[in-house]
Amino acid sequence: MTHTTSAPQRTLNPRDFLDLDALLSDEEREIRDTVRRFVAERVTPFVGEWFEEGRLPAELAPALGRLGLLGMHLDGYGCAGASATAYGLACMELEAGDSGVRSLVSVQGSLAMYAIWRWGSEEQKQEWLPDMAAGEAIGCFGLTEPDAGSDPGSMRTRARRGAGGDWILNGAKMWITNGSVASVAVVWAQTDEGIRGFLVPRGTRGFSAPEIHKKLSLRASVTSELVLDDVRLPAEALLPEATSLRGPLSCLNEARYGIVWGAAGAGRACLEAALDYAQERIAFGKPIAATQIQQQKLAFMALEVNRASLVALHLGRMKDAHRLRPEHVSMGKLGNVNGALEVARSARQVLGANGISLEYPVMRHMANLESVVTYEGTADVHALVIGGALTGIQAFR
Ligand code: TGC
Ligand code: FAD
Repeated sequence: MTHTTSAPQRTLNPRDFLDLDALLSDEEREIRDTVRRFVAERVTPFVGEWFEEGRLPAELAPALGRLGLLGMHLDGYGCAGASATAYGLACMELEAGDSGVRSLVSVQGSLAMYAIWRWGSEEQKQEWLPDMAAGEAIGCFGLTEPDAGSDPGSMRTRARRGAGGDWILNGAKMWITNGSVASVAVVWAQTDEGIRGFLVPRGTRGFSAPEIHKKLSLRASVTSELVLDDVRLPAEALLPEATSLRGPLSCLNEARYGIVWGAAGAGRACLEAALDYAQERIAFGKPIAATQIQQQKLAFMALEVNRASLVALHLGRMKDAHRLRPEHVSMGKLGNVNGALEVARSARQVLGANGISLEYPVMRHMANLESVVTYEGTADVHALVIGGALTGIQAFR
């Protein structure tokens, strides 16, 4: 039997095998296509270089702001007021480019802006949200500490009231996305009244945000420490409506939801790279795509990407119908990120030695997903949330 070396005919769209496109409205498709074009023009050609150099260009945030992607699912204050599903589709396209770009948008819109939008005073909203929606002001979200990650309730950063109603903050935050480039940090701290949130503008005396280096993952993303050394803030810096751990955890629900979609996008990018490569790469006189073992890998990748996309869309529809619970988000984040990691690892093998190169997107995605599976609640934390919901027994402690 002879084998042709020309690419075989594809009978179904590998990008959308199950035709999920048909489940979207015209407006949703238009938003998705706009973000896809932006990523193709402004991210994909350059992101390997950014990753190698360990940076994300400052001009990206205003460009994302002009597209209406920052705080996209929030209403008012310059935000686009889009549906949760539309926001999810945007996250999917951004993360198909790079998890670092989706992280920038998640932290800005779902963590920092959402915290102000949901828990802030009218003055705080007016001061910060329009500039943040435009990408002219960057925000970060300081919850994790060197000794408190999965268990933020044990945080040591402390805020005490000073004379005249102002606040004095001491402590340190760790692994904070956008920290060194942020105009405003949302900082969570223990107080005598429970965990409260504070807005700390850049340049406040006693506050610094040194960048964390030597990362092997999310290199096209700024990650920082936040150091608070007798930082004195006026009473108006307090987020008045957040009075317990529920405050920051409500923000995490928003960002985790975006990751459910984003992970499906990263997986899709790996599948596409593997499919292209398998059809071009000749070994033993035929494309490796013509071997059963590679087809099996590609089939499992496609299955996982389509499964993850379906879950994301289902959760999006539930969120738009106000039926989405944190436990649903945990299931989506756990399943979709684990699935994307499996896809990335498999795709990397399909690419052989080229799989380890930044000339191809696969290992960059694979390395990024090692952060994505850890941040916004580790896989273990989400398994325990789901386990708690299934059994009624909370197993964290
Ligand atoms: P627990 O006693 O269960 O709850 C304390 C209070 O919070 C409420 N609550 C929630 N509220 C909203 N959404 C949720 N998902 C909530 N989960 C709990 C709860 O009802 C209670 O409210 P109240 O009013 O009675 O005070 O809390 P716990 O201390 O046992 O912890 C539960 C646990 C482990 C699930 C939680 O702490 C957790 O999720 N840990 C993981 C921490 C985490 O995900 N950190 C992420 C930091 S940010 C980040 O990683 C950004 S990455 C950059 C990017 O996104 O790109
Ligand atoms: P730990 O909590 O110390 O966990 C270590 C291991 O123990 C994990 O495997 C965990 O699953 C397991 N474990 C913990 N508790 C239990 C338990 N009860 N039962 C079983 N196993 C358990 N944080 C922010 O606040 N803001 C940010 O912007 C931000 N950005 C980040 C960006 C990057 C690139 C990274 C890598 C992290 C970022 N984080 C951020 C921090 C992130 O949220 C934490 O790393 C994460 O919550 C886990 O905390 P930890 O690293 O302290 O791990």
